[in-house]
Amino acid sequence: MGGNHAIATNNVVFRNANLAITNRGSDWYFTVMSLMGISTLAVLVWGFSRPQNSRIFHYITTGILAVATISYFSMGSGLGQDPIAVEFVRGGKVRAAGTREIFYVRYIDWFVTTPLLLLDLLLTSGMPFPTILSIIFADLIMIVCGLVGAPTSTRYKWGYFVFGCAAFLYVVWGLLFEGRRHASALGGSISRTYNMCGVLTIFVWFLYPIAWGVSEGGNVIHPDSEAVFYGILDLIAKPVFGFLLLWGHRSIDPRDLGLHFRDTPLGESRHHMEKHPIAADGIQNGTHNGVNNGVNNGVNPGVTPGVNTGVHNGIHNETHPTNPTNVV
Ligand code: RET
Repeated sequence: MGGNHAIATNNVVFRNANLAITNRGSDWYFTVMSLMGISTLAVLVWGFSRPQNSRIFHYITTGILAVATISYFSMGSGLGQDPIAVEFVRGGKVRAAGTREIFYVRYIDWFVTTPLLLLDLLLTSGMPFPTILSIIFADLIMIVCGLVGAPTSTRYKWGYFVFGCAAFLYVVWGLLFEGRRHASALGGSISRTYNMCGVLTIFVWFLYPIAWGVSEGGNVIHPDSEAVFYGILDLIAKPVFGFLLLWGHRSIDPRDLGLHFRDTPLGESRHHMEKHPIAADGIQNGTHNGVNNGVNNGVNPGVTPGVNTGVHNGIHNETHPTNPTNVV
């Protein structure tokens, strides 16, 4: 027996479209699911080797990959989809299309994971939190536009596409200008990591509206090809991006990004607290922010925590322009 019977088994679950993925599409979705699953575990286990207050990026990335694993399980199984009436009935390989299979589960995935991807990247830039939030809001608008536009069978679907693209441009602006400005003020491996992952993000994310335009939008390519297109993009946008980012974070102290968390009494940060007993009482939250951004990594002699209390990242970098270059 053997083989992949997922599509045949789950035919009974939802309504079925004329034009849907075949077993080959399903095989590919399950392949991507496995890669996402392996990456989830790898990132989580790798995180355990880091001090507890340095794990934030591992946890965010693990969440992203776990959600992707489940979403690919759904799509491989032919679940989380619904037939939509297409705007353009085509010939050739997509001829059968009166209705086309749309995986709405994809948007649920993106609704959860794209804000987390942006959080990963923008926390790395040291950007103030309100700016991060505004970019994430724009991202959510973009995803919801894709979700509502996809099942719309009239030309009004392109209205959603245009709104989504406008929101996307705000996200791109945030990454390209705001993020880069803050990251380069912090310098060293912070700006290197931000730039590398930022360029990758902008490049791959630009391909998503194109994939949407020829799949859910224009009904130009077969759902199996749609699977390959989105699958490759998702592999780059999630695991490849995640590993690159976490690799960069090996040499970044989250405190230099303004991220202060209480640490377990073990490990590297214990060291830090012993050297700075005033900071060891938990009030260290919010204390050494800005000034250390320029000095970095435990070599922060003479920084009196009290003086810095309440001086936060972004603002600090703007108010002390003499301190922008960092030697990491
Ligand atoms: C839509 C359609 C509306 C216009 C635009 C879109 C952009 C989507 C993007 C998605 C990124 C997804 C990622 C997933 C991670 O695995 C919604 C397709 C601009 C950029 C990164």
